[in-house]
Amino acid sequence: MLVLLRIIVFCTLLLYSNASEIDVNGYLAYCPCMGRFGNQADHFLGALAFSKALNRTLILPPWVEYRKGEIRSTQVPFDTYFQVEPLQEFHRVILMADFMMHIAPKIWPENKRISFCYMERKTLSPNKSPKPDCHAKDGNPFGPFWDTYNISFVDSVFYSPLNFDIHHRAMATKWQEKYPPTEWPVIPFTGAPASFPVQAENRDLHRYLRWSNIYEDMMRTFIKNNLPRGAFIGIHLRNGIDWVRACEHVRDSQQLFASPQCLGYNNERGSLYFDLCLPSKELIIRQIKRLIKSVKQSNPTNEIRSIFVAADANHMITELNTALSRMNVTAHKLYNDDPHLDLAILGMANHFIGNCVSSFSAFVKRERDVKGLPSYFWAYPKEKERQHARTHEEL
Ligand SMILES: Nc1nc2c(ncn2[C@@H]2O[C@H](COP(=O)(O)OP(=O)(O)OP(=O)(O)O)[C@@H](O)[C@H]2O)c(=O)[nH]1
Ligand SMILES: *[C@@H]1O[C@H](CO)[C@@H](O)[C@H](O)[C@H]1NC(C)=O
Ligand SMILES: *[C@@H]1O[C@H](CO)[C@@H](O)[C@H](O)[C@H]1NC(C)=O
Ligand SMILES: *[C@@H]1O[C@H](CO)[C@@H](O)[C@H](O)[C@H]1NC(C)=O
Repeated sequence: MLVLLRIIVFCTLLLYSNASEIDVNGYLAYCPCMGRFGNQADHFLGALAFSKALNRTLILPPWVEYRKGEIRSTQVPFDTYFQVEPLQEFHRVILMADFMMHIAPKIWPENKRISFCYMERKTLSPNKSPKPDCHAKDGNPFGPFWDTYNISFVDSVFYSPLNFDIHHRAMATKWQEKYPPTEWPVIPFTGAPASFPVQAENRDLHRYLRWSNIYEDMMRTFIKNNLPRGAFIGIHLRNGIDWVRACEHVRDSQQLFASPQCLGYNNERGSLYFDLCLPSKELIIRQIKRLIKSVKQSNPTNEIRSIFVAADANHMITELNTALSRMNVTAHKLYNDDPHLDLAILGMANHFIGNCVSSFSAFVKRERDVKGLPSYFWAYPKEKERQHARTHEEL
C-alpha cells in the first residue's frame, strides 16, 4: 500500500514537473497574422518544421479569426480544433496559455520581451518614436493577438539576412549560432516563420494534425445523421465575391495561392488557367457525374449515394439535386456555417473534389494524402480544347 502510494506521488510529481519543465533549448512563438484558416494552417506546418530544425519548443498559437462586425480579431485556442498529443510525437510543443502561465514567469520577464522581424516595419501611428522597430502590435490582428496573453515588447531584432528555409544552406545552424537559447530563451516572431504556400518538404507534417475529440464527434454525428448510408463525395466550392476578384489574378500569374498542389511547385504539371480558380456550374456538375459513373464501374458494391458540399457562398444544393436526381444521389450541407466542421467532413469523404487554388481545399487534400484517400481538383487536368472553349462561352 505504501509502495503504491509512493508510486502515485512520484508519478504526480513527474507529470507536474513535465508541465512546467523548462526547455533549455528555448522556445519559439509567432503570430499567425496572415490570412484566414487555410493560410494559417500552411504556415503552421512550416513553423513546426522550423522549430524542430532549431530544436526549440514550438509555442502553439491560437488561431486568429475574423468575425463580422468586429474590429478586433478573435483568438481561438489551438486545441479547440486540434489535439496536442499527436504533435508531440514529432516535436516538443506547448499551448500558448500554458507557456504564459507556467514558463514565461520563470524565463521571460517583461523587460526581456523582444520581438523578431526580418526588417523594420513601418508604424501606423504617427506619434511613435522614429527608432526602427518591428511594431509587432501595430494594427489588427497584431495587437489583439499578443494582447490575448498580455504580451508587450520592449525592443526589436531584425534577423535579416537569415530566413526560414531550413531545408537548404544549413539555415538552422545559422539561427542557433546567431541567437543561442542561453541568450534568447524565447524568440517571438511578428509573423509565421514559414512560407506560403507550405513548402513541399513540409506537407507531410499534416499527419500530426488530428482533429480534436469535439470536432471528430461532430463530424461523425453529422455523417451518421444526415447523409444516406453508403459512399459520399465531398466537394469544396469557392465562389464568393472576394474569390471571384482573386481569380482575376490568374491572367498575370503562373501560380496563385495553393495552386502548386496541382500544378507542381515549378509548374511541372501545367500552368495556371481560369477554370482551375473558378469552374463554371456546368463544369462542376459534369465532373461530379463523371466521378459517380466511374466509381459505379470500379466499385459497384459501394456506389456514391450523396454529395457533401462545403462552400464559402453558394452551395448549389438545388442545382445539384436537380442534376443528380436521376442517379439517385442527393446533395447536403451543414445547417450552420462551421468551416472547421466542413473541413473535418471533407477529410472523411470517400472521394473529394477541391479547388486547386484554395488553401482551404489544400488542407483537405493534405489530410487525405496522409490517410491515403483519393482527391481531385475542379477542371484538372484541363478538359479537351473543344469543351474548354464551350465553357468559356457559357461564362
Ligand atoms: N464554412 C466554410 N467557410 C469557407 C469555405 N471555403 C472558404 N471559407 C471561408 O473563407 C476562408 C478562406 O480563407 P482561407 O482558409 O485562407 O483559404 P483560401 O481559400 O485560400 O482563401 P483566401 O485566403 O481568401 O485566398 C476560410 O478560412 C473560411 O472562413 C467553406 O467551404 N466552408
Ligand atoms: C534538443 O532539445 C532537447 C530538449 O531540450 C534535448 O534533450 C536534445 O538533446 C536536443 N537535441 C539536440 C540534437 O541538440
Ligand atoms: C491580462 O490583463 C488583464 C488586465 O490587467 C487581466 O484582466 C487579464 O486576466 C490578463 N490576461 C491574461 C491572459 O493574463
Ligand atoms: C435510391 O436511394 C435510396 C436510399 O437513399 C434507396 O432506398 C433506393 O433503393 C435507391 N433507388 C435506386 C433506384 O437505386
